[in-house]
Amino acid sequence: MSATHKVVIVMGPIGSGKTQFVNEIAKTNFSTGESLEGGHTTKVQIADTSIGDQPVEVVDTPGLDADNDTKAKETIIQYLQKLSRQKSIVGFIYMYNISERRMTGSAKKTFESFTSICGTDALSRVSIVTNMWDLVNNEDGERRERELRDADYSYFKDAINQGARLVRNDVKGSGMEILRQMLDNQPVVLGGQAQHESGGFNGGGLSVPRKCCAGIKIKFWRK
Ligand SMILES: Nc1nc2c(ncn2[C@@H]2O[C@H](COP(=O)(O)OP(=O)(O)OP(=O)(O)O)[C@@H](O)[C@H]2O)c(=O)[nH]1
Ligand SMILES: [Mg+2]
Repeated sequence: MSATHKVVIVMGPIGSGKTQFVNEIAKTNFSTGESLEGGHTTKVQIADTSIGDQPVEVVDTPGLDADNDTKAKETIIQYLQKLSRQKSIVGFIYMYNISERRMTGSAKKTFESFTSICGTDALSRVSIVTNMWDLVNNEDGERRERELRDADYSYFKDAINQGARLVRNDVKGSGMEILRQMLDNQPVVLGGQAQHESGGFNGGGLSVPRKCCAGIKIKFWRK
């Protein structure tokens, strides 16, 4: 059995369904935001689950918004800075509400806030997860999905071209399948981890993504 905990971090806009997604996968009971106030989740919440013998931590995070300098972003970065060396991030999820009718400028900035946290080198470990399929008819949902993937105005298009996957959380069990697909990803090495480990650590043979998690410096490992 692998001793290393694999970590998948769930991020996305406020109210996009991150906490509900984590609850469904890990059978947790984190409180979901029913109120219009939004921003319900204010701290990083870790849910333990497993796939076979492999322990997996699914990490729920506060919702991001168009402001690139928010408390939510700071909270997520602080969590990443403290992440133990026993934990290896195998993927980032970006939740997207497929019932959204428009790709707005502020939604684009929210996605940019996300990529500034995970780093462009980690895009091949990103799954953009569409949810809220119950709120759209299939035809509309599928047309929007095609636009998200192909349209020039889609702010996901570049990310998808750089390896991000666009996947659906539409039926019971699809969340677990999304998680399973991420487990084989090469672990993400944070910018600071790479610097600190240079010399001793060979990255398990993995190339170290230099731009990954740009700006996140980890000075000391914490167990
Ligand atoms: N109809 C429908 N509602 C959903 C779905 N997923 C989440 N919701 C609802 O959307 C609301 C927001 O869900 P949360 O899981 O709290 O969203 P969040 O992204 O964690 O929100 P913040 O923590 O505020 O950023 C809640 O009322 C959920 O019950 C879905 O697939 N379909
Ligand atoms: Mg939440």
